[in-house]
Amino acid sequence: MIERTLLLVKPDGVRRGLIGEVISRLERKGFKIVALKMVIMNKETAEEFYSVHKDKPFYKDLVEFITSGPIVGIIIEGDSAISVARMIIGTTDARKAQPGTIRGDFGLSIQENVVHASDSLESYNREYKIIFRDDEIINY
Ligand code: FUP
Repeated sequence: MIERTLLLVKPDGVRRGLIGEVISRLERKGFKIVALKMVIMNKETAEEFYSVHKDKPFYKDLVEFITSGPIVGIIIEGDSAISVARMIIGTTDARKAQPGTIRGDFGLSIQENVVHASDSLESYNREYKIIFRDDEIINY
């Protein structure tokens, strides 16, 4: 099924010059990029984005990290985009992520894990709206 999903290149990924690498892997896999944007999340936006984690011990650090520099929002479109993007990024803890995945190849931390990708359709529908307006997504 053709789906869309949201990815973020997180502040560590941007600082380390990995924007192109992330976009390139998504394009080479066959996904269509339908929206792209660089932003700096403010605290309120970050708290909303990660609201499912608000009771977790790492929440405060996570909000601090994600607001620590620019991020790049990417919406891709393609067959099974949500689950395939999750495979491409690898598991949350980059130390344990499979080589060949973005986190497995470029990360060594559970917090600074280079990228985010929505984990379900519900998450996508909630998350993309925090970063993009509907008229910033291109239908082509
Ligand atoms: P993921 O969907 O793979 O991004 O992972 P989660 O939604 O479980 O976690 C969101 C973010 O919280 C992770 F990207 C990194 C951070 N996190 C921690 O810092 N410590 C943890 O123990 C778990 C997650």
